[in-house]
Amino acid sequence: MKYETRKVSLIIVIILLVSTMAFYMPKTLASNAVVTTSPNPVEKTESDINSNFDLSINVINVTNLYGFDLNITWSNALISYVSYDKSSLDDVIWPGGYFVANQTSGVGSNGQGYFDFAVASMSTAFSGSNELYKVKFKVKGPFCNSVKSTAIHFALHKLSDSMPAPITHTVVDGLYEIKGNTPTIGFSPTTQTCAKRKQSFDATLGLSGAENVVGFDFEVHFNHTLLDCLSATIDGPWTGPVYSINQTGGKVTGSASSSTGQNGTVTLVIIHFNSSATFGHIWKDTSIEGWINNVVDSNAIYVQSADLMYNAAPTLSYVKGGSSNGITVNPDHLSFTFSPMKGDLNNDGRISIVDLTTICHCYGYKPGFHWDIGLQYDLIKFNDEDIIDIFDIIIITSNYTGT
Ligand SMILES: [Ca+2]
Ligand SMILES: [Ca+2]
Repeated sequence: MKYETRKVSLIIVIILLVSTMAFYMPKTLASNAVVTTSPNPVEKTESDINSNFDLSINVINVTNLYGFDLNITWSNALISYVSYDKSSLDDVIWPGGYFVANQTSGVGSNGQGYFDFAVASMSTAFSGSNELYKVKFKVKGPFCNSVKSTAIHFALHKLSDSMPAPITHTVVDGLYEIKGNTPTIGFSPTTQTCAKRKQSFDATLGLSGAENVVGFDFEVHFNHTLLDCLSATIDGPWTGPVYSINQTGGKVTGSASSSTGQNGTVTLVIIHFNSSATFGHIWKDTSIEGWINNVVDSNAIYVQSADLMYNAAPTLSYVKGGSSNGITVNPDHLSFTFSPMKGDLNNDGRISIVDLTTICHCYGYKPGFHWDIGLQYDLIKFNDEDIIDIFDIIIITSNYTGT
């Protein structure tokens, strides 16, 4: 009986102890607390390189905050730690006093920068929403024309109440983004005039404002009636160049790469053209109604599309007429003019015996008499007379260059 009583008493004591312990055991309370950064995102451009900016680490809707340990990480290639500012702790969070348990910063072997900050209150708890502290960063640069970004990541995040017990919460990682300057590609020269058939010239497509470009491709269109595309040259720093010419389709495409990033101004491709071997257009006096001497195509050669490649950054693209081009193309076109010499009937760049023989052969041609041929070489007329006569011949003799 005595043993039984003791047994019951012991059970009661155990129950009381367990219930008491349960009462005092730390409990994780439901919470809507959020840890964030601001501003978010942080957006920088090329001109911000070497400047500093502050990032706030904030807590929202917290109850009974008595301590925290937050470790943020980021890509140290883009931004680096400068300093931190804990005036919010002094002024708002725990003005009665706190103890900094840990404060470390550095760069890990993976290139991730970090700042770990652990603080415990020595006075009252904080409830509400406020900045906890600030971290000052330095903008290091994108090192390319493209957009680069890094998460400002909460690699460790613990909030404690005064029990102490964990405060459940969510974290929202920050985003840092920096845009490199916009590269430009364009043609040189912007105008080209040819006076004879098969007259050669080069259209050079150059790149400026380049930052660590390691490859490119292009598609150039041209007027295949006025122009013959002969070949293309891709050399200088570029390796593995390939190109393809589609004469009947009026297209040139190509690409190349570079083992080292290309900066500043660099030539992408030199495209070699001739004025057409078959297109002919001769000079005629304004007395020949409806005639124009210069055949002009202001958009004879143009960039249809282009891409620039980077290491560890997205490719930048251009498409003619596109709304989200990452490359400025200016000028995107080359204007071509075929401007024949006065009296050069065969467009060979000289007024010679060949032209003189041709016009003399046609002497006397008029409507009803070989006018289908005569019409082609009728260079000037007076009194509305359609005829190859002495005045047409004088156009040639007076501009005669010989050979
Ligand atoms: Ca000629
Ligand atoms: Ca005439």
